[in-house]
Amino acid sequence: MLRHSKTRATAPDDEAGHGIGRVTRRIFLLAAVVAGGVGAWLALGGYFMTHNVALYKTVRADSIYDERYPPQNAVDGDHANIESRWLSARTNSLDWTSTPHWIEIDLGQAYTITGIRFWTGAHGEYKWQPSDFVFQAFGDGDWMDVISETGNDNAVFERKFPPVETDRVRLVATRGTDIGALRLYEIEVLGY
Ligand SMILES: [Ca+2]
Repeated sequence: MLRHSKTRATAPDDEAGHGIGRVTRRIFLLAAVVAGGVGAWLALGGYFMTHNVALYKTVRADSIYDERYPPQNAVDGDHANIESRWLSARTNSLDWTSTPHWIEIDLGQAYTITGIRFWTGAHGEYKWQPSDFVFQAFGDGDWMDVISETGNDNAVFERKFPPVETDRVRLVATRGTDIGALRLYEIEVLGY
């Protein structure tokens, strides 16, 4: 009887304990689902809310071919007009390792960037895009490579990358394709 009584006495407590545990687990599960959902929503929102954070920002470059083609042309929002391009000075070699052609964009504030897109206007016989280049972001007092590309043959280059927080970026080209100059109709830095 005693054993029977104890069994009867403890069973409801155990059930109650399990009940509380289930409730607690459900609360944690619900919190995790909500937190995950909010996180995913923010990430997704950030992804879809990206825009060109380089537009009309301050730029500088290693050189210009002449004053008609300043680096500001590469961030004026026009990637099609031949008058709206940055053109570097010519280098008498396709290997620009010793004197890279580069453009640097001061974003004006910190952004989370997730991709770039640039147009070289290269089409038909014209192939003036950078073949070897790095796209870098400034952070922790130094430049870090976000994209390192060799053998690029795309007139329009587009690349997504994991989010990087920065207020300054640059494209540094160390090799060209057909001529010793870099021309860039437009470069977009996608971020939020
Ligand atoms: Ca332009």
